[in-house]
Amino acid sequence: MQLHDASPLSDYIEYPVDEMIARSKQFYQEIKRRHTIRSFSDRPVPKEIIENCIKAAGTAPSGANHQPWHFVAIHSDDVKKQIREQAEQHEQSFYQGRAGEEWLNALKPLGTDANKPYLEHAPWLIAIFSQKKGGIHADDNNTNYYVHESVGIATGFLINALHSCGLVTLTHTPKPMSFLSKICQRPENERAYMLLIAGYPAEDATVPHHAQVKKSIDQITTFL
Ligand code: IYR
Repeated sequence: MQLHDASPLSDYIEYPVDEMIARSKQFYQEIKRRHTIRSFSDRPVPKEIIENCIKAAGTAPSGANHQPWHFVAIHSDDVKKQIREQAEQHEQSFYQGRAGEEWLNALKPLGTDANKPYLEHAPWLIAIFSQKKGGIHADDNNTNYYVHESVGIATGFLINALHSCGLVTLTHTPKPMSFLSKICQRPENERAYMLLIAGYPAEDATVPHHAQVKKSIDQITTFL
């Protein structure tokens, strides 16, 4: 066995089983109130909250702990405007046919279209980038492993963190997303993974019925 340095697990907390059950119920009740929102208020959200949520995302597990992600938290009106302009251009061709009939039909119950006003109105856009190469230190240039899995988990942490402090999010994946790399001035090694819109919901925000249909535990689980 290879020698490796390690320290005792000192921050683990064990709960009595009754408390574990209560906590699992509470967590489910809390996370089932998370909804993807497409209508945002322009009320400001302090930078410190976004920073803390990104710190939380940065604790996610990743291949060889290389943390193959970079978050660009956008507050600048000018940058938001550029993102909206380019995203809407791509979305227009997507909705006018590039998506194909089956995809457009799948999106109908969500009521989405090419207009993305929230890209300018929401207080924060968080562009998430994945890194094909990197390593545990910021300036390493080694191979990264399980990049999509790692960045997906970190993004999940981020969505959960933002929800838990009372903000709503939208996972937006304009297609193609390469324009984000240019606007955010990210290096060649990085790919845009997702754009997360975060803020307060607009007063008239709605949740499509289609999005409220969740598969049951029996449908999604097999216990062996
Ligand atoms: N990116 C487009 C289309 C879209 C695609 C899927 I899959 C969605 O779940 C929702 C939207 C848009 O943002 O409108």
